[in-house]
This record gives sequence, C-alpha cells and structure tokens, in this order.
Amino acid sequence: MPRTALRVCPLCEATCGLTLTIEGTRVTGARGDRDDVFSKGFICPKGASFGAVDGDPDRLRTPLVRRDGELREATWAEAFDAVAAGVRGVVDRYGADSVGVVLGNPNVHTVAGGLYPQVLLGALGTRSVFTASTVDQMPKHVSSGLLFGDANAIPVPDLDHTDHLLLIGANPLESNGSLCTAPDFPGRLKALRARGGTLTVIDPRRTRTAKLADRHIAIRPGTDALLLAAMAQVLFEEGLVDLGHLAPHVEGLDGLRAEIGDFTPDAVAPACDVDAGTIRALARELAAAPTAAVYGRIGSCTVPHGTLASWLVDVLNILTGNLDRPGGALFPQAATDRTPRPAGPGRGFALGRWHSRVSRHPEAKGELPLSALAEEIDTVTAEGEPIRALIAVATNPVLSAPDGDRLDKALDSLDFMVSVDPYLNETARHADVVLPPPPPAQSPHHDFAFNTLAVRNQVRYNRPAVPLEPGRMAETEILARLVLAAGGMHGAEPSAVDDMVIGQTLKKAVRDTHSPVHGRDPQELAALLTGDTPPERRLDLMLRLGPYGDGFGVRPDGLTLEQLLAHPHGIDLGPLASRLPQPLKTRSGKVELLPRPIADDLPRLRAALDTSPAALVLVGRRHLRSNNSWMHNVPALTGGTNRCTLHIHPEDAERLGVRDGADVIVKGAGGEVVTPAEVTDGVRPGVVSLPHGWGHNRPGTRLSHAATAPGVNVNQLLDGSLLDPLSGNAVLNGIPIEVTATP
Ligand SMILES: Nc1nc2c(c(=O)[nH]1)N[C@H]1C(S)=C(S)[C@@H](COP(=O)(O)OP(=O)(O)OC[C@H]3O[C@@H](n4cnc5c(=O)[nH]c(N)nc54)[C@H](O)[C@@H]3O)O[C@H]1N2
Ligand SMILES: Nc1nc2c(c(=O)[nH]1)N[C@H]1C(S)=C(S)[C@@H](COP(=O)(O)OP(=O)(O)OC[C@H]3O[C@@H](n4cnc5c(=O)[nH]c(N)nc54)[C@H](O)[C@@H]3O)O[C@H]1N2
Ligand code: SF4
Ligand SMILES: [Mo]
Repeated sequence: MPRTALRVCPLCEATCGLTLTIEGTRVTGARGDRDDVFSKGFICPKGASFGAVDGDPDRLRTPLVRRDGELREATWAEAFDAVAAGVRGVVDRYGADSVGVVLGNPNVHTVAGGLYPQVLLGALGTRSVFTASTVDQMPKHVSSGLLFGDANAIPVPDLDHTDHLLLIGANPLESNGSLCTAPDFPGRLKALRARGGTLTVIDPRRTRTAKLADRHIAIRPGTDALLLAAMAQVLFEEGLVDLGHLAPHVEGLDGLRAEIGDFTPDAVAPACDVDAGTIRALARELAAAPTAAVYGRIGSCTVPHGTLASWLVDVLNILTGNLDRPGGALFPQAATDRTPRPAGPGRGFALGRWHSRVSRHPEAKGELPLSALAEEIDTVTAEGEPIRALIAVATNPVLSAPDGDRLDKALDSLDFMVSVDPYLNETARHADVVLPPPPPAQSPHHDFAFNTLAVRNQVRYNRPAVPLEPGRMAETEILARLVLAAGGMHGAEPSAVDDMVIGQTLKKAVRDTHSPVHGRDPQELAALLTGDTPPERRLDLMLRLGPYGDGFGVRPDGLTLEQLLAHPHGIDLGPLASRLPQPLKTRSGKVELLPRPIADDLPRLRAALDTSPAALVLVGRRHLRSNNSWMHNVPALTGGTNRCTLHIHPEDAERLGVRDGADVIVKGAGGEVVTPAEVTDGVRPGVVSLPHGWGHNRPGTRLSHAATAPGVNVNQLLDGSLLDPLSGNAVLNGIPIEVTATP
C-alpha cells in the first residue's frame, strides 16, 4: 500500500511543502501540500519530479576511494581513513591554509549543510575558504554588512503587501525567487497586480517575469548601479526623500547627497541606454507609491558594480522610508535566529581582514573569491603555500565558477581531494575520496538559511520520509565524521561534534545577561534537549534559545522541537514586522548610509560613465526545469525549451550572419564554445544569453543522461579576472564576447 509523507522541497529557495507518495522505500509521486502553512499547495515542475530526482539511478550509493589512479567502491571506514590521512598529511606538512574548503549551493538546502560547515572551518582553522556566495550574492552580504553592520541582515521585499515592486535582474517566474523565499512567487506577483499594485522589471531580456510587469526596462547589462544612483539623485533633487520612521536610525544622508550629485539621469542615460525621462519617472513612482520595495538579484549582483548596485537597492528603500515597514523591505525573524539583543552600537563589519595569496583579493565575510580558487592551487608564490588539499561539499565549481578548464587541471594537481556529493560529476571526478550523501527522501529537512529570507515568518521540520537504505550514512553523520577526520580527531564518535557545539553554545548563553537561560547550569540544560539524533538536539537547542523559543521553560508556550514535530505542516509565526533598530550592529548603532568602502568605490562607478560599451555582451538565464549544474541528469527535467542555446537578437544575428538553429562560435577571455543559436527578440540588441551549468562532456563522470545532451560550459568564456572588487564576486553578466557564425 502506498503511503504519504510530508517533506519540504529542497530544490530551490521557495521551500514548498510537498506530500510525497511512497511505495516501499521509493518516492513515486509528489504533490503540493495544501495544508502547508507557507506554500499552501504550490508546486512547480521540479518539485513534481522530486521522486525522479531522489531516485536517480546515477546517484552514488557507496563511498569511492581512489586506488591505483581509479575511483573504486569502498567502505565508509576506508573512506574516512583516507580523508584523515590525506587532509592531516597536508596540514602537518604545509599548515592549515593549504587545505581549501569549497561549499556549494545545496548546503543551504540541507540540515547537514546548516549545522556542520562552520564547525569544519573552525576545526581546520583554514583561511582558504570559498563558497558559491562569490558567484552569487556576496555583494548583498557586503552591502548589508556595511549598511547595517550584519552581513546576514538582508531586507526582503514584502511581496504580499507592497503597492509597488521594482525588480532588478531577477526572473522569479523561472527561478522561483532568491534572497526572497516565497512559495508561488509568480502567484504573489499576480496578486500584487490584482490588488492594484504595480510591477516594474529591469532586465536586458524580456523574461516571463518582465512580460507580467506594468513596465519593463531593457537596460544595458552591468549598468544598474548607474541607473539606481540616478534615481537616488532625483529623489534628492526633487525633494522626494522622506525617511519617515527611519529618520532617527539613519546617518550619512548629507554625505550621500553630495557623493551621488553628479549621477544625474542625463549623465547616466547613455551608459544605461535608458532615457533620462524614464529614470526620473522610476524615481517619482517609487516615491509616490504608498508602499514600495526595491529588490535586486543575480543580474544586479554578478556584475562589475555588484556591491554598489546592492547598496543602492537598499539606499532607495531607505530614502523613500520603505525599509523596515510593512509593504516595503523588512528583516525576517527566523525561529533559529539568535535571541535578539537590545539595540545599540555593535562591532560593525570589516572587509579585507586578510587577502588571497596570489592576486591579493580581500576576504569578504571570511571568504575568498571562488574565481581565485584555481590560481590559489596552481600558482606558487613567495607568500606561502598553495592549496594542496581540497574539501568540496555540495559543489561543482568546474562548471559553476569561471574557467573550468584551468580549475580542472588545478584539481588534478592536488595532493588530496575529498568531495561530498551524490554524483560523480565534473568536479568530483578529481577527488581521491567521494562521500555520497543519501537522497533527500532519506534525509531530514529544515530551512536554516531560507527562513531568514522568507516573506513570512514560519518554521517547518521534516524527519526523513523513508529510512536510510542499508549501507547509507546520513549526511549529518558524514559531515560530523569529516569534521573529526579533518580536525585531527579521526575515530571519535560523531556525536562528539554535536556535544561540543551544544556545550559551547550553552556555556555562552548562560553567561549572557540577555539570554533567557542566564545563570543556569549548562549541563542541566543540555539534559533537557530532546530529539532522536544529535542534529535534532541541536535544532531543539536553537529553537529554544531563539526569538520564539521556550527559553528552556521561561516561556512555556514557546517553540521546541517537540512542538514542531506536533505540527507537521509547519507553524506560522506571522507576517514580517518592523524590527529596527534591533538588527543594527554597526559601530554607530545606526544605518550607515555612506560607508567608507562604498564611498571609495564610487569613483570607479563614475569612470563607467565614460567607458564605451562593448558591441556584444553576454548574460545568463535560468530555466524553470533546471537548477545550476546538477539537474540535467533527470530525463523528466530536460529537453524541450530547457536547452543550452545562445539567444541572440534578430538585428545582431543578421549583422553577424547567424542563422536560427545553426552553430555559432562564442569567444571570451577564458576560451570559446560552440553552441546552437536561437534568434529571438527576447534579448535586447547587443546582448546574447547562454544558460550556466551545462558542459557535461568531460570523461570520468557518471551522469549518463546529462551526457546525452551535454551543452557547453558558459563559464569557460571567463578567465576569472573580472570581479566586483569589494565583494570578490565573479562578474558573470555583461561580459564582452565575440560571436561568429560557423561556416
Ligand atoms: N555563468 C553563470 N554561472 C553561475 C551562475 C550564473 O547565474 N551564471 N549562478 C551561480 C550561482 S547563483 C550559484 S549558487 C552557483 C552554484 O554553484 P555550485 O554550488 O558549485 O553548483 P551546483 O550546480 O549547485 O552544484 C551543487 C552540487 O551539489 C550536489 N548536491 C545536490 N544535492 C546535494 C546534497 O543534498 N548534499 C550534497 N553534499 N551535495 C548535493 C550536486 O550533485 C552538485 O554537484 O553557480 C553559479 N554559477
Ligand atoms: N529554475 C531554476 N531556478 C533556480 C536556479 C536555477 O538554476 N534554475 N538557481 C537558483 C539559484 S542558485 C539562484 S541564486 C537563484 C537566482 O534567481 P534569479 O536572480 O531570479 O535568477 P535569474 O533567473 O538568473 O535572473 C537573473 C536575471 O538578470 C538578468 N540580467 C543579467 N544581467 C543583468 C544586468 O546587468 N542588469 C539587470 N537588471 N538584469 C540583468 C538576466 O537576464 C536574468 O533574467 O535562482 C535559484 N532558482
Ligand atoms: S518552486 Fe522550488 S521549492 Fe517549490 S516545488 Fe519548485 S523547486 Fe521545489
Ligand atoms: Mo545561487
């Protein structure tokens, strides 16, 4: 008899609740959970394919260990012995920084990824840390760090209540939203219009999201910071600045006005290719709306002025009084957030506390640019040791980061590499040890990351929908054992890792005068934790110490793991609400409108006014039935329009002699690829578009379906040298390229 189980979907940031149909130990169906407190039944084609993603026969079932040059099946014990020997050998000989750690996107979608990577970094003590954030949203972290003193304080547009949404470089109809967790983002945009609100989309492509908008502005890629600066300039010039409730919490207004005075609409219009009148209208509409939210995503981050654009998004929210008010952009409050501290000056946010060895890139948020990973491995300098061992968790940088060919060679030269990944893919094929986590149905689920970015405060937890297959190891245990093996405690019980974290957290909490458990006995508190597994006990701890928690009995109705388990469809914690000044951790205790690193970067933006644009630039695109590099192996999600083609405008096609469907050569600083052209006026003239995550044609992988239609790796067009200097984020959009027709 089939049974059902509830499970939040981990396949994108929308976090939809699913009802899985399970026959034996197999997931044979998935539909939206109508009783889910947040998603209320919404599901997309990826979620509907949960069973196929979960049951992909190419998923690895046992660890692989390299012997005599070949990856062979091995026991878990053999695999962790090899990890301990490989990593510790390098640490002992060359020091901790010669071990690199790369953390990929699915870490924010798993319980294991939420609980162990920070412990791993602590145990290793390495500064060679790289994550998908520097090919994604690092500019937003940096701008939040500078404005609010907390890199993780990211305001989220109040989608369900706003009157006016200005959406920049985001295509939620394909991506289902990002840094704005909202199940049924498309439905929420339609509801905004239905209640009389307006939607403006700024995107060089006429996306499905743009088609839904009242106004679509096909900007020249990479120039959003100029356009946003000009909007701010108009607000000042026309007396439309109105901080409202924010006034007591903001400093630096006069400095800001002076600094951006020369970014007038007329000055930026030629660079943006948006006329000055339109820019003025955008500013006036924003100021006139009863409530409004400006929201920027990939297209505003992965560009040369990504941090400035991300900063200006919030500057506009602030200047119009829309930050931190319902209908504007608000700070969510997640159930596992730390207990809020009273408002007041904080420690602030520091950038560039250390630098990368080869190109001297400043760290941001403790990370070095993923674009610099290859050179940190393959380049010898007098400054110190290169990276000689690599720990890669849930990541495929050979496809997702610039210049995969160089990284491919660099990974081959390592003394040791371990990959925690369900697939033997383009990156994992270089590993000496591959540790495969179980598929999602066999894993617990909680959204540590996305609840801090959600348009409604809520909390959900799922235990594994089916038991672990024999021979499998939970990813939480894999990562705990990895912490022990890499940290020099190989062989200890994995629960020792969790006990240590619980002990340290409680010790700190009882000393904190603002904590509900101040003055109590940590051991007594630890004994009160419930849960079937060490990670569950850690979740219980975070919930109970969190803003809605029971404080270990201080608030008897407060949240605990037990309560959460009693509410399988989740617990609603209410709409987003104003929280300032509490989230501010700047040294001044205020929103610092014009932080020094931003002011120092403005001359570079000014210089962009006079730079003549390249004849042809490349932007990316996402497809609803895809996700970065790892869903091309599921037949139900490939084919049709989900193909790796180069979108090119008819005028450019004509000029270059490119025919629809014919192969074209695309050439960039890092290399060239050959791919079919698709002639469409969905991109603006002067812009071509190619999706990322393709290029499944390297030997030694086990991705049998993906290999049948491999596509090409767009990131091979990059050489890794184009970065947003403040954040170290890769420039992935607006890259100059050449396109030629094949004979
Ligand atoms: N040109 C261009 N490049 C881009 C982008 C772009 O827009 N344009 N987007 C960038 C963005 S936003 C991102 S986030 C990055 C993503 O870059 P990455 O994080 O490096 O890449 P993914 O393709 O998400 O690969 C994730 C890996 O995790 C594995 N995985 C899946 N589920 C699990 C799990 O439960 N546990 C573990 N341990 N592993 C799992 C998959 O098999 C896959 O190998 O790509 C970036 N690259
Ligand atoms: N289906 C699907 N969903 C996904 C993913 C996926 O790969 N596939 N990946 C997930 C991940 S990791 C992330 S980070 C999110 C990303 O979520 P989104 O940010 O919504 O992602 P995109 O669909 O890439 O939208 C970026 C848009 O920016 C536009 N753009 C490019 N350059 C510029 C520019 O200079 N200025 C402006 N204004 N626009 C520009 C592009 O044309 C594109 O339409 O999606 C997540 N969801
Ligand atoms: S929108 Fe995202 S979370 Fe929801 S079903 Fe689709 S892939 Fe899963
Ligand atoms: Mo991402």
